[in-house]
Amino acid sequence: DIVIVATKNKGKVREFEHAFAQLGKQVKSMFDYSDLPDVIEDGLTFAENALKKAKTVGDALGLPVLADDSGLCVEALDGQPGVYSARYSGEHATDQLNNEKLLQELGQLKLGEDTEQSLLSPASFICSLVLYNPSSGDHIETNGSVSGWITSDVAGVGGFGYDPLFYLSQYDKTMAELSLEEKQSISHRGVALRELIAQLKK
Ligand code: ITT
Repeated sequence: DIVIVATKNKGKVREFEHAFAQLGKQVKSMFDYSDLPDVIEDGLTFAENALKKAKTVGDALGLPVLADDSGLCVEALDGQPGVYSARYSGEHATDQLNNEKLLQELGQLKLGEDTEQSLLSPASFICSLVLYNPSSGDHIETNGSVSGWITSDVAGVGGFGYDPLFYLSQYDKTMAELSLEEKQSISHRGVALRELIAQLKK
């Protein structure tokens, strides 16, 4: 059994492989196909962008496709970077540059009186998943989120993206210090995926 995920993000691929392996399913991503059309992610919401990715790739392959649109919403930045999370530091964005940009933006707000304070702002990761079926034109959408804090005490080498600066008080660790299994049990992506699987069982 194969699940096609319309993503070019290796961190997402790793997490989907881990999750679907538990269901005896193998994952294929955009790295396994060539000549697929580019998706223009110009939607204003995570759900809109997830549908665009699933539909573009699903219609091109003529097969059901799952897509993930996700990002980080930081309270002190009025919800930014949000749907712009992947490209936050510009055209040549990398995880490293995005993290630096986020800490720089929050540093400029001079939050609080205590300059030693490492928890800079409440934040949430958000994930929209869309499973699109080109033969019926139908799709299922599910959403997940996880709340935490942006910390200047960057730590951990697991996960991807903003994980090293996303602090979870219940673990006293950043998301990047969790195992794949632990991350999946609490993450925005894990929540959305369990909801999707529950809906498919109905
Ligand atoms: P695809 O569109 O090809 O799937 P992408 O990286 O461009 O890959 P998005 O447009 O959904 O994906 O952007 C998501 C960004 O949000 C991602 O690049 C990270 O910076 C951040 N992000 C999403 N989920 C995350 C997670 O679990 N941990 C850390 N950062 C995450």
